[in-house]
Amino acid sequence: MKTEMFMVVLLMIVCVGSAMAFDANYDESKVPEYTLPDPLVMLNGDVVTDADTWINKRRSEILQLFEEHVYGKTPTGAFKMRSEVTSVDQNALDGKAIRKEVALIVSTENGELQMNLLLYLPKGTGEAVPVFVGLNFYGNHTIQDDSGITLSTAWMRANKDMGVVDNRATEASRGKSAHRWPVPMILERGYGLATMYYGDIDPDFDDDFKNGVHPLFYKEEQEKPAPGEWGSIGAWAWGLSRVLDYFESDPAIDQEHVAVMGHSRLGKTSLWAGAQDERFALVISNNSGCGGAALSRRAFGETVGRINNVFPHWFCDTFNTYNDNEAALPVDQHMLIALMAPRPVYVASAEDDRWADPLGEFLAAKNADPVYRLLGTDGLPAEEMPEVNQAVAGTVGYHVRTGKHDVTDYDWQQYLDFAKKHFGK
Ligand code: GTR
Repeated sequence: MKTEMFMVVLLMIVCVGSAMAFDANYDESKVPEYTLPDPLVMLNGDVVTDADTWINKRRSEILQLFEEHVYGKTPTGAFKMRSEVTSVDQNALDGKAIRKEVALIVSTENGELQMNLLLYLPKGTGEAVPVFVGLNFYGNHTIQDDSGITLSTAWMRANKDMGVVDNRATEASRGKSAHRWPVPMILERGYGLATMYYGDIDPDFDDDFKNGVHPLFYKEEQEKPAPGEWGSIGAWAWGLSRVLDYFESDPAIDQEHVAVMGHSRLGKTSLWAGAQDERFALVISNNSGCGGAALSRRAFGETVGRINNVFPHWFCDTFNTYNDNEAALPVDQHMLIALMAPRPVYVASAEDDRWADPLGEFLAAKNADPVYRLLGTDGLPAEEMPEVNQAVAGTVGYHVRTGKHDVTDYDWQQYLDFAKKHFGK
């Protein structure tokens, strides 16, 4: 018993020690030399020189590499989904909006999962509206100070500032993230906003995948995802696709013009969702960093090894192979961005968010450009990383704004302009 205790304590010291030992590199001169895999060269060495070969061969090859090595494969097993409108207010936000709550209930032979969608739609448009969809971190009730939004009862990560007590939201949580969700501005531009708490899909902690959506798809005797099967990012991305499924039955939504937007871990998620589900017509990554828009091979700020140690449930187990071994990855994140092509994609960084490697995010967007050009678009019209607060927008858009890791009105103004440019509304 004593030896066991000793071993446990020793293990804890080693774990804490190794977590603390991580020393992020913020020095450009110490970025390792690297060669990016060419998105336009097939695994067998064939060079992709036409759109057909990209669409029919190389794109699926890259998608499969991301499934196998990074995010894990999303299960293809059968499921049913029904939706129930749980509330509607035709005069929300001082009469400016329609607010609707819809429960999305997914079921398989293994059980049921309920995800709660919140929608704000502009009033009086007389036609189906384009929408932004994005997952939120602390419940739908945090995105606006609106007492009509149902307070989430789900498990939340501990956070006093967000009014979370004993891992549950409280009335004090209302509107706590409103600065990240400028709903009136979005509505004024003629767009709707749809959001869902990411923890409804899979609570964000390492529980060996006992809760959330994963068990719904386990095969007989299966207890957790296999090394190449989905982690939490894969699950969250799957949830975003269920929102699109729901839109098919809602005539208020212009299904052809749905943009997916996510911040940070949820920016990694929006990219992975957009890569897998081409119904997303426009994809936005806000400060997504490592495992999102940033090139892994630069190992600047957060690295693959660090992210896998601290968040072992986000990616698939196979991704651990590349801890401190990024050069061995058969992909890098520019190829994830290329999977959106020719659909518009926007990558946003923040100057002080060095942990997420702004330059690495720009370079990933830039290195996706050849695929966009092959498909006949203008790609990212910038040779160098632009100055702060100078957005560039072709079919690939990019900006680095002043300030820290966050979502600001500046970010949203660029997303709304970018959507208008491409959606024509
Ligand atoms: C950090 C993590 C980042 C980013 C961020 C977030 O702790 O290192 O990769 O995802 O969390 O999602 O807020």
